[in-house]
Amino acid sequence: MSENTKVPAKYKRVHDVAPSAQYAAFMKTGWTPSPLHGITAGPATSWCVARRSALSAAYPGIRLVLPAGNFKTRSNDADYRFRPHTAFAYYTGVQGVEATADAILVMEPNGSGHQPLLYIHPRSTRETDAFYRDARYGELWVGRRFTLDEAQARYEIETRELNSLSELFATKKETLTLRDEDAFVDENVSVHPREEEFMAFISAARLVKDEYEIAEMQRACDTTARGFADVVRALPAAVATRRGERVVEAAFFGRARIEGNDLGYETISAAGAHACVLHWIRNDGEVRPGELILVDAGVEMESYYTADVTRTLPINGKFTPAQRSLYMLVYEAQNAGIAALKPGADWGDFHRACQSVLAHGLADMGVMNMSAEESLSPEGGLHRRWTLHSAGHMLGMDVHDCGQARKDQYIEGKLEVGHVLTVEPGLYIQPDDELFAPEYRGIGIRIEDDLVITEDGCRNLSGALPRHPDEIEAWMASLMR
Ligand SMILES: [Mn+2]
Repeated sequence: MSENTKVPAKYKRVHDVAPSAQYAAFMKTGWTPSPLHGITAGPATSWCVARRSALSAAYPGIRLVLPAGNFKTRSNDADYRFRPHTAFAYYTGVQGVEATADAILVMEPNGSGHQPLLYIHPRSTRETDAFYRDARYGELWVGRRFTLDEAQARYEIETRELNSLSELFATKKETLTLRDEDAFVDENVSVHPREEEFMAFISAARLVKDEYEIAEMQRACDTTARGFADVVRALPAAVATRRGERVVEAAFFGRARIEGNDLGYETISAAGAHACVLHWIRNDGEVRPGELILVDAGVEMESYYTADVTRTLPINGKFTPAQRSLYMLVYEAQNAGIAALKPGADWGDFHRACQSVLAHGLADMGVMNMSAEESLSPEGGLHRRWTLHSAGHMLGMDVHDCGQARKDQYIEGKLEVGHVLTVEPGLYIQPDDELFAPEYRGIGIRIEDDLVITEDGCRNLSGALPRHPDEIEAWMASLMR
């Protein structure tokens, strides 16, 4: 195999027949000089300087190793499409298809701060055997990568061959890393008692989004809105197809791949009672007129920022009275949640605002043998039979962003300007729930939007998509004409 790869030996590749000396020599000659790409700094490059300064200041004198991660095997010798670790992308500015497996950012202690060093597999030129022999990295197989100079111009970080990382590791220093992302790093960096704290730090570092990040999240939401329009246009075909939920899933995926990098997470395409299964990603059901379809989907842009939006739509374009009454309760709950978003509010405030509206609505329907207040008390909680999940989470490059942040920074913390989060209350009446009249059974509704906290409250980044039933019906009619 090639000199610059770490493909596990167990994946002996059928096409990798050792070349004859004559063939190997022949493959290195007769090529015109490779054109230089006119590489300029990437869109996130300048924003990463301040991010790395904050990281450096928090860990003086400690070598910090942030791996992009290795390929993940799907089966046998087939890998999943590569997507770098979020922390690596956040501190380097690496975007979309530029990302290559095994790359590593090292923050090397230097004077009072750190020098960033980027270690990559550089392109495999025609002088190497790898270009035609290495199916995982060779550019004849997978396309051209950056040279060291090109990567340096793109990210404005000194860039070195990954092969030389062992030289750096030979000089022993106190080192912190993200465990279980890169086999070489795990082998060569000893376990440090502060690893968990380090992970919490880099997770919490992304809580407040900068201007560039908020603009990217707006783009993700706008692209996602176009994906939902594609979903509505696909509904007649979904009804006409046996596994109609897949028609919906595929319509959205097309938009994600055409305009973005990928999906931010697996699409939930849940028609009828499937909407009552919270993570319904099998998406193999029928789509029937007269029922609702719950679609939870988000486009991840080249910058890796993702949207996370849910709409619950009447498949034939018109809500029934029972569907509309349940929908309006969720709609009012979401309005109350959004109204609770402002700097200084407790993280739990918007959740409690949503739950209060839902519990009162459920109590009014007579399905609980206690009042809304009793149900909302810690000893009660009966309404949760139908509300099931919390009302939102932080959003960013990861759909559940900042998940390793400490409690006092996140779930027991306060909202700040620049936080981006979802507000997504739901009501789920299981198909076999005898406490509801038959016309309500098997209805699942969630409405989810992405909001950024501003000085005077919040801004709905996904507000381009209608939420009120009247607006949804008019919007669907305009798309299904
Ligand atoms: Mn969500």
